[in-house]
Amino acid sequence: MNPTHNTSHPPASAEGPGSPQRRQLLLGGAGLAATAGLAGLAPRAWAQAAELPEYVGWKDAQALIMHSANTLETRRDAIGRGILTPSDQLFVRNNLSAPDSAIMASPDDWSLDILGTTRSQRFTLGQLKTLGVETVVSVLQCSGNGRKFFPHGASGTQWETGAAGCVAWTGVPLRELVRELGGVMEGMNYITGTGGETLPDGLDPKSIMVERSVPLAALEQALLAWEMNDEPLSLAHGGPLRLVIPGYFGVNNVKYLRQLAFTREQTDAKIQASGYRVRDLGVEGAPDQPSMWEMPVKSWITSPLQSAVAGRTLIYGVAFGGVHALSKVEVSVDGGERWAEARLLGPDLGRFAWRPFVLAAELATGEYRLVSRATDDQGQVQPRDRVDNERGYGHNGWQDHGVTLTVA
Ligand SMILES: Nc1nc2c(c(=O)[nH]1)N[C@H]1C(S)=C(S)[C@@H](COP(=O)(O)O)O[C@H]1N2
Ligand SMILES: [Mo]
Repeated sequence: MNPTHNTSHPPASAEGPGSPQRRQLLLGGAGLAATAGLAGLAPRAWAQAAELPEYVGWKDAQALIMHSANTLETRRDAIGRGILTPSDQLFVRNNLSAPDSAIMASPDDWSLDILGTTRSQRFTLGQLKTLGVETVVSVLQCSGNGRKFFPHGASGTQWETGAAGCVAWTGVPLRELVRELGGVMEGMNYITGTGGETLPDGLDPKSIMVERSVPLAALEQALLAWEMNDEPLSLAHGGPLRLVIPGYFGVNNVKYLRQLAFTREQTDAKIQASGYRVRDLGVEGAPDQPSMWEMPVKSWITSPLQSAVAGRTLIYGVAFGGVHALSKVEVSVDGGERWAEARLLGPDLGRFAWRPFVLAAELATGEYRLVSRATDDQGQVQPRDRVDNERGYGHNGWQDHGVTLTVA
């Protein structure tokens, strides 16, 4: 993976929360900060002045923490009561730089090769759009979401809670396409998707390409998506065409999808073979370690995050079951001593979606430790503790995700 911190500004952890102006100022770099006249601008204008990279220039800079040009995190306080995450607030993670925007000029001409089916075929996106369509709402979450909470300083982007969002994908179910092609060839065990980035010269393609394999069982829910939140899929999020595996970690949702193959073995690309493998501290990644596939149950509080006025307080958050449906969420205001069941807000958008939740609490003046704990429909409860692992993957421990609230 790319190093994700650049040297021009401190990591988000060093910045005071609730100071978007300061954050934007830092993002703009020293040169911009020194420019006369900016001091008089409203916060909006500051955000615009901060200039997100061009391929994400349409995004809401104030809702995002820019870790690097390829790594944008949704601020914890931007989620609010979000049933769906607005596209312009959704996190972005590119292991390689996004392809040239020229690939978006004529999306329906984008081509995809399907291999490992009884008949192999190349389809244009225009053709795919005639074969079938479905809309699935699912949580998109990076494997490293919550990495910031690992005390050993796991390398990689120091995501807190914002490498996640809940979005609606529209596209053709992969199983319908497979049916058209006479079924999956015998002996195939994995679905292997290949990203369409142009790879830099002089490097072993396998060491850098984004190619991921997931178990064939994911065929049940896999989608080839060309829309996100009812709009054509943007370049930032993998347009013109993306593989979506609802319930699986972000990395398996291959953007700029060029090839989809049913394969006997997992790809030997580095991102699969040694990347995204859960192992003990100090251990190198290897194919026999668990891969970041199915997401477990998780939740976190989104509001309030720092302070509240004494009296009745509504505590909000988001919760999801990952590959399973969510069944309930509990909230504690005393760091996990006593729990109360929260109410799920809004409509149930299916097993892969997150649900905002709310709990009303009477809070007197003082300090509180707010934590939330979700349970999926298999009875699996979000654990208290993280499982320490070299790269800081898959953190769903509720304790580290808590917030300390001052009520005055
Ligand atoms: N082709 C391609 N697909 C990719 C990636 C990438 O770098 N290239 N990054 C993966 C990772 S690690 C994550 S977390 C998600 C992020 O999706 P988003 O940028 O739409 O939020 O895309 C995944 N798919
Ligand atoms: Mo990721």
